[in-house]
Amino acid sequence: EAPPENISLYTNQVGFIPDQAKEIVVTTISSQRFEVTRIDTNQVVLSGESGQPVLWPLAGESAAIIDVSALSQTGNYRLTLADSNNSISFEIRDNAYGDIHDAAIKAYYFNRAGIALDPAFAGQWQRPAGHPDTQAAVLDNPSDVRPSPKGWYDAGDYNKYIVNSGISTYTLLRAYLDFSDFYDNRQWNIPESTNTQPDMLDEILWNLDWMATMQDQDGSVFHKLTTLNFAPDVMPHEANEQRYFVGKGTAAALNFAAVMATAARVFPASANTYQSAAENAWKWAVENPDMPYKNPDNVSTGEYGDSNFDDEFAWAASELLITTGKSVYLDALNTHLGAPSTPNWGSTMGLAYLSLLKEGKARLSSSLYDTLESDFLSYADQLVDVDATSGFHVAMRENDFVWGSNGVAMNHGMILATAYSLTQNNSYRTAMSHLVDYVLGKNPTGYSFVTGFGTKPPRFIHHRQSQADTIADPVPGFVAGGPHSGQQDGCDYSSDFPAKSYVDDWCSYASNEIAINWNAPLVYTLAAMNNLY
Ligand code: G3I
Ligand code: 9MR
Repeated sequence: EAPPENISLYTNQVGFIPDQAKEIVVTTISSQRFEVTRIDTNQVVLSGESGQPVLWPLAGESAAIIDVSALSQTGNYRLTLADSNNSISFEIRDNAYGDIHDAAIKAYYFNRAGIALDPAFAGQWQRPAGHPDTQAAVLDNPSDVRPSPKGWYDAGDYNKYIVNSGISTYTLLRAYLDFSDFYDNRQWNIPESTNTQPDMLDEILWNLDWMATMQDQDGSVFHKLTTLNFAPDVMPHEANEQRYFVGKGTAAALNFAAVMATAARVFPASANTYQSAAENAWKWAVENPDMPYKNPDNVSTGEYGDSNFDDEFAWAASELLITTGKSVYLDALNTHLGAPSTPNWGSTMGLAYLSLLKEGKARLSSSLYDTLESDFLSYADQLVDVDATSGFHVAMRENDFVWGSNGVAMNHGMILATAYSLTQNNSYRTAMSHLVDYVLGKNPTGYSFVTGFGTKPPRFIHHRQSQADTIADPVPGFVAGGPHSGQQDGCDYSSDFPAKSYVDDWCSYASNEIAINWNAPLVYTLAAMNNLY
C-alpha cells in the first residue's frame, strides 16, 4: 500500500474565458478520476480521468493535469475527485480578465508620487500627496537643488529608479502600441479620465514627465532619485527625509534613451522633444560606454546595478533606429545584438526583439528581420517545451525562480503573446494562458498572487502604503514578487522549494513586495488575454 498522500487541487481562481485552455492541477502520485458539476443546476457536465502525474522538482510535488477545456459555457462549476473528498470550484466568464487588467494598470495611479489620491478615484485608499520632489539635491553637490516631481514609486519603497522605470514604462508603451484599439477605448477612473487622451497614455505620461527631469545638460542621466536609506513603513506624506539625485551611468542613459525614443512614436506632439532627449542620452552613453552604477557608501536603497551593457545598447539602438531610421543606430544594433531572452530590469535584449519584430520591418534587411524572427520563435518554442514537460504545465525554469519570479512569469507571457501575434500558432497562446493561470492560483502555494483577485490573494504585501494605512485590504491590482529560494529577508518560510518559497507577510520583501516592473508585464499579458482570445 502506498502511504497516504497529500492530494491538493489548484486552479486559476479569477476565472477562465470560454475559449481558452482550462486546466486544473492535482498533486498526486496516481491519476485521479473526477467529475465536474454546474453549481446552479447541480448536474454533472463532465467526468473523466486526469493525466499521469509528473514530478515537478521545483515544487517537490508530483502533479497531474485535469483538462476541463471541453467546458465552454459560462457559469460556476465544482470539480470533485472520485476517490477522495477533494473538490475545488472555478468559473467560466466572458471578459474574465477585464476587471483584473484595469486594476493592474490602476495600481500605477495608486503608486504615483506627488499627488493626493482623491476618494473619487482611490476610494478607501485615498491618501494625502507625498514626495512632491520640488527640491531634490544632487548628492555629489548638495547646493545644486533641482525639481524632480511626479513619477511612480518603484515598488513597496518610495524611491524612483531610472533603470527600473525604463523597462516598466517601455512595457506599458509596448502594451499601448500592440493593443492601441483596446486602450483607445478603455478607462479606469483616474483624474485624467475626463480629458481626450486615453487613460493609458495619461498614466504613462505621469512617469515620462519624471524621467525627463533626470537628464542633465550634457545628456547624462541620473541613476535614481532617492533618500539615503529606505523609509520605515509610514504613509508617503510622512516619509519626509531629504531626496537626492544619485549617480550616473551607462545603464541609466541607455534605458532613458530607449524609453524616450519609444515615446517619440507614441506621442507625436512631443516627438521632437523626446527624440532629442533620447539622442543626447545615447551620445553620452557612447562616450561613457562602460560606467556601471554602484551605491555610494552612504546610500543603501535599491541599487539596480548592472555591468553588461550590450543588451541596453542593442535595445536603445533598436528604438532609435525605428524612430529615426538613421544608419548609425543600425550599425550599433549589429554590434551589440545578442540572443533573445525574457526581459528583466538587468537584461533588456528581449525588448529589442519585441520592438524590431513589431515595428522594425521597414528598417531592416529582410534577411536580418527573418533571422531575428526565427531566433525569437525558437526561444518561444523553448518556453512551450518547458510548459509541456513541467508537472504544473507552466513555462517556469529553475533560473526563473528569482526575486520577482511572478514578473518573470508575466514577461514570459509577453514573449509568448508576441510569438502568437507573429504566427497565430496556438501553442504560444496556450502557454501564455497557462502562465496567467499559474499567477492566479494554479501554483503550489495556492495563492492568486494579485491583490484583491481570487479566493486566496495576498493580504500583507511589502508595500508601505498598504502596511501603514488603517484599511484591512491591501491596495488592489498589485502582483506579489513571488516564490524563489533566495529568502534574502530571513522571514519564516514554510518551504525551501523554489516554487513554494513564498510567505504572505510584510516581513518578506524578497517574496512579497510589489514593483512597477512586475506589474507592467502583468498588464501586458492581461491585455493580451483580452485581445488575443
Ligand atoms: O547577479 C547575481 C548572479 O550572478 C547570481 O548567480 C544570482 C544568485 O542568486 O544572484 C544575482 O544577483 C541577484 C540580483 O538581484 C540580480 O538579479 C541577487 O541575488 C538578488 O538579491 C537581486 O535582487 C534584486 C533586489 O532588488 C535586491 O537588490 C531584485 O532583482 C530587484 O528586483 C529588487 O528591486 C528592489 C529595489 O532594489 C528597491 N525597490 C524595490 C525593488 C523590488 O523588491
Ligand atoms: O523595505 C525595503 C524594500 O522596499 C526593498 O526592496 C528591499 C531591498 O533590499 O529592502 C527593504 O528594506 C529592508 C532592508 O533592506 C533591510 N532591513 C529591513 C528592511 C525592510 O523592513
